[in-house]
Amino acid sequence: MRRLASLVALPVNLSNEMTKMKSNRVPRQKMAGAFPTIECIPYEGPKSTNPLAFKHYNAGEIVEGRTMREHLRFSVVYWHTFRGAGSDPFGAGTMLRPWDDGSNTVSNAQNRVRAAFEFIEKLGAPYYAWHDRDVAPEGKTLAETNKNFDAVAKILKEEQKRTGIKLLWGTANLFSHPRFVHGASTSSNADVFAFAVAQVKKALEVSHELGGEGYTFWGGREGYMTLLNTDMKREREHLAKFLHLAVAYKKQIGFQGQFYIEPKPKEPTKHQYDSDAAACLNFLREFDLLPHFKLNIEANHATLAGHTMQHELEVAGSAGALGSIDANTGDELLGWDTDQFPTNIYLAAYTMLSVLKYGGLQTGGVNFDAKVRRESFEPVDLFYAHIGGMDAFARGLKIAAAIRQDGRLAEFVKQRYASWDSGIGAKIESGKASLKEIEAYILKKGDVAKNVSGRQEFLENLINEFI
Ligand code: XLS
Ligand code: NI
Ligand code: NI
Repeated sequence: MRRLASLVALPVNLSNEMTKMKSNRVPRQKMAGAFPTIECIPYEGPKSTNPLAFKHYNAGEIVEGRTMREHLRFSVVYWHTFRGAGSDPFGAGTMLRPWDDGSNTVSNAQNRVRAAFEFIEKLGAPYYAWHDRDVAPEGKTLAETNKNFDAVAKILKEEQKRTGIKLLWGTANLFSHPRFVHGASTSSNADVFAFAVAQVKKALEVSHELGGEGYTFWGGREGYMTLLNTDMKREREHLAKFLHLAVAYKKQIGFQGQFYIEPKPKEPTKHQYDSDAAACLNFLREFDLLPHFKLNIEANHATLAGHTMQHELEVAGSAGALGSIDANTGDELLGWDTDQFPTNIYLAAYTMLSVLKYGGLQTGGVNFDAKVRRESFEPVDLFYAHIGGMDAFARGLKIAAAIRQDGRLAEFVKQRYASWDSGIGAKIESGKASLKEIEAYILKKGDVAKNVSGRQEFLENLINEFI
């Protein structure tokens, strides 16, 4: 990050450490905040041409009996939005973040919290999410790191209190540091497992302290690069052991937040054990963890798994495990987790159709695990990106509600399965028909009487009526 702190106004409410200013900084007379030219983002309706206004997200508007704010539970991620520097494998960071002095100090981290909350407040998102290492710098020892974390969490708590913004979920970064080279709970090195457990313990405590509504496990490096050096059976058992330890500790400290597993098939590793929603559910069931977890489904991860977002949501939802959403999108031509902001109305509409179908988001939210492009390096781009994502999901919600209200789609699906509602179908479903009886039934008929068209094109046209 470029050092621009001395050129611009600095954030309000600076911490004590920050007031011990370095000599190269301009003394702060008037504190204008991190985004001095931007006001709270208003709702102006679909006709507005103001790029800093919502056209569709009208927080208080009622859809299917709940406000948009309650349905969508938007959340801003700390890692991309406040720590993303815009670097890529070929070049350095590009982001201009005037409130950030670029140092890896606790005081800079505390100062960043003020900027973050100013942003989230002006945007009007009710939630945010973090990794432990996003918010505070790592020290020389775990004890020192924990101390740093506490010092920044104190400011997070203050800002949460001041603004009413809540923690959607916390998580531990168990993938960036070189110690996690072979994974965290699935590392071949038992000491690394121990370190990961200790880190999760602390992240759970801080999530609890901040009133977090959830806690996410994303298995960053919980997988393998080559099977030649991997004892898969042992690694999966260790992952299960790790999750059981977290479940027990959660209970011990009385943390009420929902636990989530976030499926992703690959990147950084060649294969991750939490590869998709179905694999996660199987894993949780196999190791008696299912009652303690829901899934956090991310659009770009679905793409990497060779699925659609809708597929992943249906797998999770039909198992009663649809918990939260990491809202983003990939790029058709790029095969990695590009984490772009979601602006595709179809994606948002299909997502919200599944969400509404399974009863809406309860503890989870629409969490923008998305980053502005490296080329979009000005602070205002953070606003454009989030406004676009929120408007896309607001439209998705309204479209999904309209499709449900119209009823033709649901009726079509209902009719398609009508043969199961009576006669032999109902008998099979209720478990009252034996194999012999079923055989006798079809022998008597001679053959299947008829099939009906699936009408895919008809249904695609129907959806387009609402887009
Ligand atoms: C990475 C993941 C990550 C999780 C949180 O691809 O999406 O950001 O959401 O660890
Ligand atoms: Ni994610
Ligand atoms: Ni991701």
